[in-house]
Amino acid sequence: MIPLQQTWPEAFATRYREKGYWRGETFTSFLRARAGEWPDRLAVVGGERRWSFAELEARAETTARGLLALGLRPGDRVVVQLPNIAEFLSVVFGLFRARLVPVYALPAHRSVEIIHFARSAEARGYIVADRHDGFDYRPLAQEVQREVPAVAHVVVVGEGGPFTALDTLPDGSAIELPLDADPSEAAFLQISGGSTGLSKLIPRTHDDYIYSFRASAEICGLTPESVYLAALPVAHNFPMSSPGVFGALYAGARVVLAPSPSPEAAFPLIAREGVTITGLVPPLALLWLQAAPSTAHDLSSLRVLQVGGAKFLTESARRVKPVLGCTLQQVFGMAEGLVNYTRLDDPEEVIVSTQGRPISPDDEVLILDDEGLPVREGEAGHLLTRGPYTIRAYHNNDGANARAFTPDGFYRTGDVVKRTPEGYLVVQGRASDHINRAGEKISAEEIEEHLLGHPNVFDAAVVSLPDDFLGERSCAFIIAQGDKPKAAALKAWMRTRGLADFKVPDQIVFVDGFETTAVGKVSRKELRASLRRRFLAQA
Ligand code: J2J
Repeated sequence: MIPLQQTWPEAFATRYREKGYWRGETFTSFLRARAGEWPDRLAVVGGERRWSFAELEARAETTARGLLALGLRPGDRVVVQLPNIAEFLSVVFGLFRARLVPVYALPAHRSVEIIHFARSAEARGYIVADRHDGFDYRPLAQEVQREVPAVAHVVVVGEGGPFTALDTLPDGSAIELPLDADPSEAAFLQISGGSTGLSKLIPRTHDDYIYSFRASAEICGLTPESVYLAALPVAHNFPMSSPGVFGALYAGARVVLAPSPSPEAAFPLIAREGVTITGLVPPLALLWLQAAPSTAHDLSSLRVLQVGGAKFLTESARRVKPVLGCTLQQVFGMAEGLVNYTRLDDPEEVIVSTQGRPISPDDEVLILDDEGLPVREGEAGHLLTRGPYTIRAYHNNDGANARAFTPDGFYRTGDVVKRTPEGYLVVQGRASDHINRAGEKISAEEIEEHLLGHPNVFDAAVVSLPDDFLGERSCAFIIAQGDKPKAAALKAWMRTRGLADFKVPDQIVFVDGFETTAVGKVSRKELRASLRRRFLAQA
């Protein structure tokens, strides 16, 4: 199979190498280096598992051999849908070792999403946990295999049931492992937030991704003494790479995997493992701020709380230091690349009121008006970016690529931002029609398509509404036909569609009709905006 690539023009690639951003390292080579330097140092803590760097590497190699012995071939794509368990890391490092290409799905994804990922990545494998959060992934895997027969191999962490369990992969000791990857190849496919329609696949190379988490680890002050808590689902780009589990392991720090980001699950782990840094989305940060004053657990080891994925309001941000006694770091990033951080030693006012500045001196940032011209310094505009770890193209998606990238390779983020005189970005909102529900991005269009599949739905428009807790919640305006369904019944029906639960509309409002202009038609975008405006004006 031909390796997946990214397409930086040669002159850019040369510059990024010359400047030392791209160093020719791979996932396999950096793990080997850490296991060589610090074989016995504790690397991963998850549930009962406590693995050293050497053990993580050995487990990755056994997994690599077993997966190849099972019949997967170097270059094959493998959808990985695992919760925050130690095996997440041994499996993905195993995939890298075997030159297999992970496609990262979230534990919350269901058949609609997994089938889409499997098809668009042309996956031949699927790795799941047996159960997590009361959900059994094995029937889901059976459904995925029925719909996408090319997914020939399913591996289960835990009880295999009808499938092969990770523990009982065939013996691969005689397998010859492939040579290590070319660092300019795509190492994996990450999932986009999906602003229009279904999620797009994001190929990230060893070179670019390792640069992003190596530099992130430095910005976040990670040392071998640091302890990083992965509280958010680790398949998310934020806890994976900003600096996330990979940045932590790169720095020789310890990774602790929390089964849930709730204070009940996370606080005892912070106390027991001496966690020094973790990352949360704003609604969880609020929960932590609420729970911390009365907890019996000692949280004093925590030095840095990162908050990102959605806007953290300044007034909430101000409470982090007094309540938790640690430094807040705002993180504004995207799976496509660009990540901004407030720096740990920034003045408090910068930390609480901005979303940080880019990782790299070579991150190019444009802020443009609707006509595509630069705004005056300090004014709000559309954020476009290119740089040493921002993709130039999605996987196999000419339509999306034409929309999302300018001819000279800038990625249109869809975000509207301002820049302070010091070069810090302040997120104002966004131009695209997605809902940022507690950091989970939901495409309005995708949900409308599903609603239109209901026999009693004539038309539907999905918008975001402000929400005290979630930041934004989703609201579906619906014109019914025939027997008007009950809102609860419609939500229950959405749940049977095989969609991730977070995509089921939080609120349903029935309306008699949608406004149309004199010409007869308005764009979906204008329609959503006007419904939202009218609803908020009445509320
Ligand atoms: C406002 N909006 C934000 C913030 C992301 C680190 C951190 C987050 C992500 C992420 C990530 C925001 N304030 N602080 O990948 O490495 C919104 C923007 C952005 C979109 C990207 C990382 N932080 N956002 O959230 O790919 O709209 O990545 O374009 O999931 O989240 O979403 P995603």
